[in-house]
Amino acid sequence: MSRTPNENLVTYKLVVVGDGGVGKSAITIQFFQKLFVTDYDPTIEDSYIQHAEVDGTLCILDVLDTAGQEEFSAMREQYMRKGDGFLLVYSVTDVQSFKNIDSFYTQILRVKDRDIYPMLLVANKVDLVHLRQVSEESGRELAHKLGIPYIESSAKDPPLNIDAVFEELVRIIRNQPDADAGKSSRGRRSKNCLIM
Ligand SMILES: Nc1nc2c(ncn2[C@@H]2O[C@H](COP(=O)(O)OP(=O)(O)O)[C@@H](O)[C@H]2O)c(=O)[nH]1
Ligand SMILES: [Mg+2]
Repeated sequence: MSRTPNENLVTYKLVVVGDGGVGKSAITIQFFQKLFVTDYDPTIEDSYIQHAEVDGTLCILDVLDTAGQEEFSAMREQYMRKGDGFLLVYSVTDVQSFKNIDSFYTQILRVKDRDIYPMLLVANKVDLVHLRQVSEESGRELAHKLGIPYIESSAKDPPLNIDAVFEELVRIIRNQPDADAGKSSRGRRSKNCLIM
């Protein structure tokens, strides 16, 4: 998080991660532009900024919609380093995207050098009831195992929980134990600490 000098508003850098095709762009664009995209270029990675009011407090959301990096690329590590909080998105119609959540989770903690970090598990495309392969129970079980909250969403009109995923992640960031310590990228154990 950082404060803009003139407005004194906190900016939250939120990063949307997950396999290709799970709806990262659809969720982000539904939130920012209030429309459902069906053929958004899967290779486009873009960030979006807007004011938001969460629990009566105005803030700035700076959201990165990630796309298609190799799992261990320098680029993926770079956006992970910058994020204050992460939406871990899978599609309930795609078991593999659910199985891959663990690797995003693990990589974020490793890059942040932390045991916990603000994240929210997002089960997307719940409108596709007949194509559903991952149950709510499995989703909640994984969230419990990872120690992060769980939410179900649909980016399709009428949207379900799209504002809620971003607001909930802001709450998680605000409520983390060292939320007042300024930049949350400062881990408890510094990698750069040189012991002489
Ligand atoms: N039915 C339904 N389709 C969705 C939903 N979210 C995304 N999609 C569709 O799934 C496809 C991939 O979505 P996209 O946002 O491009 O995935 P990304 O690769 O994770 O950014 C697109 O055709 C979207 O319209 C959803 O909640 N419900
Ligand atoms: Mg995309």
